[in-house]
Amino acid sequence: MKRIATIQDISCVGKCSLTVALPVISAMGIEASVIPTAVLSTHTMFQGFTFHDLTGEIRPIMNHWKQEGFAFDGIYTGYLGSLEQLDLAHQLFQEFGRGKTILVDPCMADNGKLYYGFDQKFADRMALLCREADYICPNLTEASFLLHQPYIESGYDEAYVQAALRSLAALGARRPVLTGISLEPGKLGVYAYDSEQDSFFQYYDDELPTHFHGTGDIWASAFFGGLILGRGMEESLRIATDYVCECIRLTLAEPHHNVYGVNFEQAIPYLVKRIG
Ligand code: PXL
Repeated sequence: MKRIATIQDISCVGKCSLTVALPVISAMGIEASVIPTAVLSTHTMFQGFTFHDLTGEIRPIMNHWKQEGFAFDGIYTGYLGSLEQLDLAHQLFQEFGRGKTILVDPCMADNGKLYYGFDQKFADRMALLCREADYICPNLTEASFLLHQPYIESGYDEAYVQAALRSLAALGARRPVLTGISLEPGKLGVYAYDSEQDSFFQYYDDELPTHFHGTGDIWASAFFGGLILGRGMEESLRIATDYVCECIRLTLAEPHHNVYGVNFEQAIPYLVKRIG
């Protein structure tokens, strides 16, 4: 059985970070070990959330893991809340990630704006963490902060996307993936670049009418799971994109669905079937 480690927060309500990474990766038949970076009552899109920082626990957790001789097939970083946590994620890669699959999801921004609490300095340090990764999966907003480029919401073309991917690869990540790409009305998907092969890959699904919070973390968890199961980049991109679409479809089919996250739980049977 494969085993991975993931480092991100626990948002007690909000269906993101560890509360989705853990069930999704486990459902894919992979053991998920976690380093919780903070406990929040909800994710930061809600007003008045509580926040308890766990930075002080991270080094002791890693020390104990080293003492026990634990090893992982891959490491996945999600939402990290401070420069110190970025440094600790870097140490996690150095101590447990050599020769393993590393995914950095540079969770920090969307819709042209950084999330609450982040600034350009954080984005610059995130760019350094991306250098250590095999795969990174920014959306276009995150890419614009990583690259110091203006954010373009729509009207970009394929040449723009490819140039952004080449610039992301120049940061050091071998295979950058841009999420939330739309080059044709009604279609939304991902565009990836393999810098070693100098090849591009794109995959789209129907763009559904509502956008939900937390889908990025569900997508990244399923993508990482696919990679760890040895499905390769292209198939893992298809699996993750199809799964998120199924999650959104099931959510929209429920008349009184919640608005803060998708029904990823009900789509787990689909995911399990999809990976065979
Ligand atoms: O990746 C989304 C996410 C995770 N964790 C926390 C967040 C967010 C997005 O806002 O606030 C705490």
